Amino acid sequence: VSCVAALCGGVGGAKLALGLSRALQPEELTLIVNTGDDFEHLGLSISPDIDTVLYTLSGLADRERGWGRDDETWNFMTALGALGGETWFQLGDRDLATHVERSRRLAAGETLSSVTALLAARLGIGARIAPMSDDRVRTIVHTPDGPLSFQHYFVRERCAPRAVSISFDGADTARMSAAFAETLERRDLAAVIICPSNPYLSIDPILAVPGVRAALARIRAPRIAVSPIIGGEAVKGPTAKLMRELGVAVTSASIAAHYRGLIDVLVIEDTDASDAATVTRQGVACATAPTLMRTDEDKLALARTLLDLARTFRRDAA
Ligand code: FO1
Repeated sequence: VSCVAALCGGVGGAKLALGLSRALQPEELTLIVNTGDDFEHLGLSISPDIDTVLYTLSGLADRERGWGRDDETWNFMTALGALGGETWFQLGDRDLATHVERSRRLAAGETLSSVTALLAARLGIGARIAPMSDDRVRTIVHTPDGPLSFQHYFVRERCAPRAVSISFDGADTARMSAAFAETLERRDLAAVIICPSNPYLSIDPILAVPGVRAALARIRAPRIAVSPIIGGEAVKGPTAKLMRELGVAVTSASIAAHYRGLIDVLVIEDTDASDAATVTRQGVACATAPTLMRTDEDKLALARTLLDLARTFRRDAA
């Protein structure tokens, strides 16, 4: 048995995570999830990206919405609204149970790693799912009108404010979770995969945890990222808007430059094959594959392509 580590954020990350979970044996996969989106809301500890991965791998996710649970009801939100409570962040009745149970366990002194492992086990998930850190890291989007915490930017303001820069509060003193650190040190590590999540909002918080960049630089296994850019646009979410605001061209070459030194190969969409030369010019090898994951078959196929690439990739050939 070898082992594959995948770094992921929200929806795009969870899609590939599902593919990888189907392509590998459970004990072969460790998913490291962004917690920069986490926040305390209505007295609850909410970890949206962890929950997206938990719900996606357990088959409970609402596929259309991309977050939260399928077959959801909203009685709690409706009742809360009637009392004049805050309803900008939608918590479904079933989803609420996850936040209540997580909050209770964290308040009792359990770590986010142990709570996440417990929830995964309860939901019947075999792969290891771990937060990037058990310490508090909070993504802050800086706008011309001042800083916004991630969920205020993303959900309440619908990503409308112009992003000037992004920072990760608490990252300086955060430590990698035990599962994260152990996985990156494993001798049988066969690949590190960076999912096609938003590099700036979902992957950078993971890379901001001290020691992560150095550990990735040391790893001998192939380090493969999947570009979230297809045809000059992001598949979903604010990646393209953010890149324009940060003054970065919306291309896979920009993604390669962003991950330079941390990855060996960037996988770009087949139909963008003409961009391969601009990627390799960044000092990153380029492979093409169908990266748009519409169906579960697409997710599995991309996962298999990445695992094949990891098996055959020779770093000195880059
Ligand atoms: N995203 C929204 O756009 N609106 C919401 O009301 C919302 C509620 C929500 C509740 C639980 C949860 O786990 C995720 C939720 N998300 C919501 C998604 C969340 O903002 C994620 O951070 C994004 O998917 C980015 O990864």
